[in-house]
Amino acid sequence: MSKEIAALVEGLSRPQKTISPKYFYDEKGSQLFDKITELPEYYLTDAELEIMRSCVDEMAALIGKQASLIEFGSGSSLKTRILLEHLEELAAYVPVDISEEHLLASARKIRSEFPGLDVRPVVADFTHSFDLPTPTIMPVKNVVYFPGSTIGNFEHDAAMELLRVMHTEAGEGGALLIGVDLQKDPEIIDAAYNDSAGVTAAFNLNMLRHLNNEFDASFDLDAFEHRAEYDEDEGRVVVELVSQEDQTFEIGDTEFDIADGETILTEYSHKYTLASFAEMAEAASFEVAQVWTDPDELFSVQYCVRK
Ligand code: SAH
Ligand code: AVI
Repeated sequence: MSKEIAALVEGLSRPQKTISPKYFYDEKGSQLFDKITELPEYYLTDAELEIMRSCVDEMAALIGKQASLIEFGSGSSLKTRILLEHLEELAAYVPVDISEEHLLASARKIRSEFPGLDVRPVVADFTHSFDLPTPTIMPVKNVVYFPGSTIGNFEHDAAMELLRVMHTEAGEGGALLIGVDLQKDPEIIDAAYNDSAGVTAAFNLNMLRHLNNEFDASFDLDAFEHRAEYDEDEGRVVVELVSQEDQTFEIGDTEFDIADGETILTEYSHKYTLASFAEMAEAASFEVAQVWTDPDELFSVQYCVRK
């Protein structure tokens, strides 16, 4: 059994069946995520873009000249373009993503839009260590860029581990520029993960299609439904697939029973306060040097320097 199938089987063998959210992202999943970012209910992208547009000069001044920008989970590099337009003499842009086809197509587009920029895509699962390419020009510093509040998709210990990986990747004198979604009126959050067009439901269910295609699983997509609920006490959205009947499915050679109403946990999306994120950053040896928010304080972008 491959390591990846063994990890999937382990997650599905827990009392709360669980699949890692990284399996959302095959080519179709990346396209569905792009559609999510255009939904009127999904406030995260609009708020982050507004912050980037209005504060990019301050960000560029902090980053300085001749940095290397390493983006974790770059997707379509939507927000990055704003940075790329303002950063001076960038040494390299290194987008890192697990969704190979989508990453390589996005990197090609960036190359054509920013001729002369050294674009070095890396296909990798950023939760495991991976090698960074050596840029042609020696960077003055590394800046890890992690927009979109993807940090929120990790539970506390895993988020800490990832922050430590980014601390290492940033290296001596380096920094982290990170998008962090904030706690707010639960109704706003609920709507963002239960959009009226059903795109988030399709995104959630696409995970099963991805596993059927890539890992020879046998999920019946019509026998599961999307559910997303904000747990205010834990400060996180719980995203699940709810079985609509007693059924079985296979992955690898392992068969699983799932009861009518039983769920598979596919994602958490944690929402932070400025204080709770600062505490995590500090514990990972970063100091939050500057925080920008949109006027409604829905979302934040934070510049963290290595301590
Ligand atoms: N940064 C973009 C996309 C966010 S969606 C934005 O802010 O709009 C999350 C992205 O992270 C997707 O492109 C997905 O393919 C990638 N991703 C998720 N888990 C990953 C992992 N473990 N390793 C590498 N990339 C991952
Ligand atoms: C990528 N990540 C930050 C998104 C989020 O909001 O947690 C993924 C997503 N899940 C449902 N809608 C969007």
